[in-house]
Amino acid sequence: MARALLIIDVQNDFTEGGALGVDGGAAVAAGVTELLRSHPDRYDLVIASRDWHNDSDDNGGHFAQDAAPDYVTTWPVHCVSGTRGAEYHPALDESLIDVHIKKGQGVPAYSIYEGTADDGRTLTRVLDDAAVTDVEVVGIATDYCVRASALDALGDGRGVTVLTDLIAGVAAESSERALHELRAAGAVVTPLVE
Ligand code: VGL
Repeated sequence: MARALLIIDVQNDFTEGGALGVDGGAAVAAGVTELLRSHPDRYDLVIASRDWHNDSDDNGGHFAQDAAPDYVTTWPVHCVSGTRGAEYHPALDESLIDVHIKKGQGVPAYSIYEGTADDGRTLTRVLDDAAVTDVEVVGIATDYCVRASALDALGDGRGVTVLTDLIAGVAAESSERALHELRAAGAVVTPLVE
């Protein structure tokens, strides 16, 4: 049995001041670093995702083009590959991350399972290679990428815990709904238990 941490999209554009800034995002970045530094043996593997969109197109309708974004299925331009907005938030200590996953090149991709590691492996393969049975999920946004990633991890047969003190959502109501849905689907949704 092995445990991994999935850090979802802790990127400048999803934190305060970013193109799609979510309240509490910077605190998530700092909190994840603190978790990893204070519990160096808690995880066998630390995996982080980044939204990594094209500059040259609307990424399959993901970027609002002719109308204002609805903040449900269309969004302001965000996390364009190679820009500062797509980088990890500076409070997240990148040196603590073992595997980097990029997703969303030309398409909407809410779940970390839609991405690939820098060496081309899928997340399922990365987890299987390390015999990971259980994942803890943290990051941004609770109601979109955290939700989709945790649901896919359940579907992938992992035990899933969502750490409620290390997530931040776009909107309060949809975040609440997402956490109910995750509980109903079999995730443990809890603050960090040390
Ligand atoms: C996300 C909206 C659009 C997320 C990504 O990381 O949750 N949200 N793209």
